[in-house]
Amino acid sequence: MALRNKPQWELLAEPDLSKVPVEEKHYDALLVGGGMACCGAAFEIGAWLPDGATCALVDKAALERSGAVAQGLSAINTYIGENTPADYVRMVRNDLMGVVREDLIFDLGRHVDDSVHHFEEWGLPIWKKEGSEGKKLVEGGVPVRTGKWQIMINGESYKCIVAEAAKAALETKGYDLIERVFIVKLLLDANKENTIAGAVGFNLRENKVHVYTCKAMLVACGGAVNIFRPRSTDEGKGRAWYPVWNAGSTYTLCMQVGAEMTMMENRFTPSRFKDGYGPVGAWFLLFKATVTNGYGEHYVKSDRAKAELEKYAPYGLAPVTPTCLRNHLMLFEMKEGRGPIYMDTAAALNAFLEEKKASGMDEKALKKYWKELEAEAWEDFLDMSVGQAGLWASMNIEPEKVGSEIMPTEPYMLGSHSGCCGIWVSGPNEDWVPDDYKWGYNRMTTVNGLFTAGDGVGASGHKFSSGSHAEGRIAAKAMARYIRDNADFTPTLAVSADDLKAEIYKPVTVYYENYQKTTDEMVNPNYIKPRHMMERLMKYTDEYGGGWSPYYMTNGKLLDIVMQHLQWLREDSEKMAAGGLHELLRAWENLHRIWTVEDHLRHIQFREESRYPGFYYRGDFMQADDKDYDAGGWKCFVNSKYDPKTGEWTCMKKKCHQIISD
Ligand code: SFD
Ligand code: AMP
Repeated sequence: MALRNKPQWELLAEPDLSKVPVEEKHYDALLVGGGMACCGAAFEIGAWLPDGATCALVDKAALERSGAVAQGLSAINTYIGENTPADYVRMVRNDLMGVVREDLIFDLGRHVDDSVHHFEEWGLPIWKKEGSEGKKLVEGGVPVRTGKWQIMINGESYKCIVAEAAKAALETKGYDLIERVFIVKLLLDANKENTIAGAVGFNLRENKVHVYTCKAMLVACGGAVNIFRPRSTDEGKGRAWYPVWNAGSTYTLCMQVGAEMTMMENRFTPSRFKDGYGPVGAWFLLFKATVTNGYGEHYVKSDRAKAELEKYAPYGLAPVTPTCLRNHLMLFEMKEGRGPIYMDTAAALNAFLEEKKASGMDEKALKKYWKELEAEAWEDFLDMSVGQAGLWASMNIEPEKVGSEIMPTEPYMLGSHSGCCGIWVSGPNEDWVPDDYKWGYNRMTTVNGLFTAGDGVGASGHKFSSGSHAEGRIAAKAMARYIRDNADFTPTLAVSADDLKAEIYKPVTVYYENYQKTTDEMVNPNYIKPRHMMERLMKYTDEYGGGWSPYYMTNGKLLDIVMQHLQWLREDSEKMAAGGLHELLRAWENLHRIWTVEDHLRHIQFREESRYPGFYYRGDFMQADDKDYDAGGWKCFVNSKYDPKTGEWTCMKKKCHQIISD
């Protein structure tokens, strides 16, 4: 039997699972994922593992272009430089409306720049200010800052550069790089309570199942995309802002073995250039552009905007308005009928020209300057969001003449960008860290031996690409110590390899048992195709869970309905059918999405307030209740835990400590 990778129309022989080999391997350290965090871990871990230890990195795609940075980036959004880690904590705390893990953020802030210095060493071009061109950051080169924390790069090949260093580090130590294997589930140890023992996945290029055992594991498979209905329709659905291939695996894999989750109610609903999802940061910060409503009014400065922000004090009144509240103001204008919202690119670019003219620049120099400015504007898209550049070109957009619409997108779940959902992990084992924030190994989840980083770590957003890499390194170091401390642990699986194979290939079996029963293989009373399953999921989450179509609004009643639908979806997912390896991947991605979004909505249901207006609203609790945990308020974490033994989910409040002064 050879499962095809493409959709099929010719009749096929019955598949024979006995012909699907199972490869079993043991590693001391297993890195699941190949994005910024796992590349950081791969780079770091060899320095700390004992000699002779074994390690492998498993990525569902090819390391060189996998994950969120696949298309490249035009900025590194976390570089501390002349700022302090304490100030970084203050910025993140305010942007995420007060509820964050300050130990994790501070810890990241003191390490992140080292990763950026390595990127530059490996060949990533970082823009420098006039007068310090040619000097590296470590030699005193002054970066072009977009905002206080961000620096500009020529980053189309960012991921290739970072992956090359990770590959070289793995190779030097004789560790394995395994590409195009999708990890489906994690496995707990048969003998040792609450301890990770391995993972199982399947090969995306040949019929093969892979079972790995390990002493410790880092899971960093990015965030979750395509869990809510995208604004694009049909063929455009393949386009999203965050990477379409990150399907919530990080959260689902860890949640299913009992890892405690935190702040899963938080989502990121980015405002982006409409339809192309182009980034806005460089326009706001580097080009100093402003937004207007449909009538050309700078609504952000209006009295009504001020009144809205006052409702969400103290965060709303901070010098930099939090990301969710910037969305809130935009939605407010749109709902009151003053849309669309425009990025005033024309005013921004022309203001630069006027400034140069006023400084006495001659005509020739002005022309040259203009060309450079125009190139920078296009490059911002070309480096990280090529589709937006294509859209501008196809719509004859000349940014110096007309503004472009921006729009809040569909919600995404992630823990490294301007969102903070994720897994509850131990902080550094240091005396300034509160006791309830640490349990021995930095970035270890509540499951022994299971670590996470990047989008996986909850309550600590604004790490971005550089911070995710640095956090992967932090986790790898702690993981190596765990492996040394548990040298005599031999992982034992409770399930047989053949049972795991049958479980993973079940959608294939369902397909081949039924596909000849209808004339069109897409429609069959005995199964559902992954594509249809995803569309059902998106309809429910969008309409009831606060997607874009009801302006991100939900409430307790709507959540009850979506919860019921999700239970049915999980039941029906037993009947997902995959006619090829690609569809098998889609089937399992769907499962990961369903679990992730269910936990998300459970958290929203539990938190009876609207902490992130502009990302989502609870219509029945429109205010943020900023009273502390001890006073019965919601200025606290919401954590959840799925019990793998009983199948029960619980949600709980957890105290949020302020460590850094205001
Ligand atoms: O403009 C499995 N990000 C930005 N960061 C910046 O520093 N500057 C920017 O300019 C940024 N912007 C931005 C960003 C991302 C995207 C998509 C856009 C724009 C359009 C954020 C960073 O990219 C992000 O913070 C990090 O990449 C997060 O790192 P990490 O390691 O947590 O996730 P990943 O890199 O996406 O990697 C995930 C990996 O997991 C693999 N994988 N492997 C095996 N089995 C499974 N089941 C798996 N599921 C997933 C993936 O293949 C991948 O290797 S801007 O908006 O601000
Ligand atoms: P974005 O392109 O929206 O992902 O933003 C890139 C970076 O710029 C992130 O660090 C954002 O927090 C920051 N940013 C974007 N827009 C603004 C804004 N209007 N004010 C302050 N920071 C912003």
